[in-house]
Amino acid sequence: MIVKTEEDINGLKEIGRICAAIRDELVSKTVPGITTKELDEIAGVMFEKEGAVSAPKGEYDFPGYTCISVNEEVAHGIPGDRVIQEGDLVNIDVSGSKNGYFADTGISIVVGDGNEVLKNLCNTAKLAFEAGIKKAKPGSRITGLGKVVYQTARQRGFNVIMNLTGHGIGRTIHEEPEYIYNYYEPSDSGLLKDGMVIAFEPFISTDEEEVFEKGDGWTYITEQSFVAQYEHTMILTKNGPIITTL
Ligand code: M2C
Ligand code: CO
Ligand code: CO
Repeated sequence: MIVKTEEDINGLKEIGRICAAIRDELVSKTVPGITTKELDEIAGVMFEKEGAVSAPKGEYDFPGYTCISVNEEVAHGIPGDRVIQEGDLVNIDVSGSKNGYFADTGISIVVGDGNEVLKNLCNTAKLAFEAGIKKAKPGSRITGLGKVVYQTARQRGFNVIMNLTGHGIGRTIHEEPEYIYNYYEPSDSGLLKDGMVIAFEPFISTDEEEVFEKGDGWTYITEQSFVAQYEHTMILTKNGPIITTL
């Protein structure tokens, strides 16, 4: 969406705050012994208390309030009886709506005293995000974000996922612009606009460039790589982005 009114900004900030609070609560509860279903139930209670609705459930009939992806799973992991272990790479992706406004945020973390490569991978996803937001200016090319995501990944010895992308958001979870790639895509001539709302989500990989769907209709996995994501929703302005999910 393109933000037009103060009401738009306030609506986006409200659901942004809710999704961020749920993300942070789930991160703090991601400890060895808890199941991904137990984490998801915490999110369900919080959505309900806030009068908000899970976007995966509400928009796509996803079997969970949040997407929780562990190790070989990259995205759209279905919460279930999987027990979190020390050293696991866990992605928590929280998206939701309230009063017709949407937000989407995600983070990958390593549980406890994890391996240094995985910690570096998570940190690289955050650095790629930070490099990208410096390019998130009205009038600039959308694919300029992907260019610096790719450069950040390669400089640090990693790769990017080519077939998962960020996206526009606002009045629904996925809207125009449809794709914010993790690399420079010359055929993408789209420009960022003042007031445009985007969910920017670099996916950084230890090796492979593509994910595939596992066969359960939802979960994206790789053959043998680890992938970290870092995502926020933001409103683009001439004075820099307003991140709604901090
Ligand atoms: O937009 C995402 O970040 C998710 C969508 C949840 S709806 C099932 N919040 C995303 C992640 C990976 C691939 C596509 N979209
Ligand atoms: Co997301
Ligand atoms: Co998203």
